[in-house]
Amino acid sequence: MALELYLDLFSQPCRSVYIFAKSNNIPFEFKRMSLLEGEQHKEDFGKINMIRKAPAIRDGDFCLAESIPIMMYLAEKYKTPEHWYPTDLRRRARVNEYLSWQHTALRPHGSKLFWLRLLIPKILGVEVSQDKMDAALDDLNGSLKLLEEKFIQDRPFIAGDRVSLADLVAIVEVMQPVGCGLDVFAGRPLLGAWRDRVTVAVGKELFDEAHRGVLASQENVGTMDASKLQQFKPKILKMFM
Ligand SMILES: N[C@@H](CCC(=O)N[C@@H](CS)C(=O)NCC(=O)O)C(=O)O
Repeated sequence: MALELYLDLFSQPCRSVYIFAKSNNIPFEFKRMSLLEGEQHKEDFGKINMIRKAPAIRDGDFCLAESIPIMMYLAEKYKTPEHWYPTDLRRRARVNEYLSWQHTALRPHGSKLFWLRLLIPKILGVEVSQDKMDAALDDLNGSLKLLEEKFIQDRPFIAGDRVSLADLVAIVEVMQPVGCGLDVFAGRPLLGAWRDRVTVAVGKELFDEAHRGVLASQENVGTMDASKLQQFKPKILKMFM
């Protein structure tokens, strides 16, 4: 049975797994899901991942959730080039440092703005106060500043001269608010130059393909099927408002 990747490319962690697998020529069957349509709640998906979040994988009789352990598993299994998850003690520690930090920093802040600026008002029809929006933007700006000043600094990539899982996990989060019309690169030349290096490292065609959907979100939001998302409205508002 082929390796199955359960992904929705609107989701940042799904994009990192997708880009990682594709750029390393890992053969897989793309099990495309729509989180907005609630496919994570389907009975069959519960058998793959009872946490009911994407990404998830099935490799024969082995199922795994969570983007980071998924990429580590794929890196080990397919013996991907060392730079993705370095064996050198300190470079690996740098990667791990970023991967741990981002869970409570860039990850939630980029997501929150995407929901507050786009999906909550445009799909769920709930107005978001300027105060809430400003607070979310402050949080995002704080994380982007740390990404630049602590994690990238004057290095080409987070762990040194080569791209790693840390850069991949970071770039997909940085791109999420771009999808709701926020130019996170304005006034941040270091961040923009790092994005360009990551793009080249994974391949521009693949980078663009993975981000096409999320970057077209503003144009397409009017055509999204809102009815299915309505049933999750209380959960979504509790999470982000
Ligand atoms: N820590 C997880 C996060 C996974 C996650 O939050 N996935 C979101 C999409 S970005 C999801 O599936 N949400 C569906 C839901 O909460 O119902 C990872 O890195 O894989």
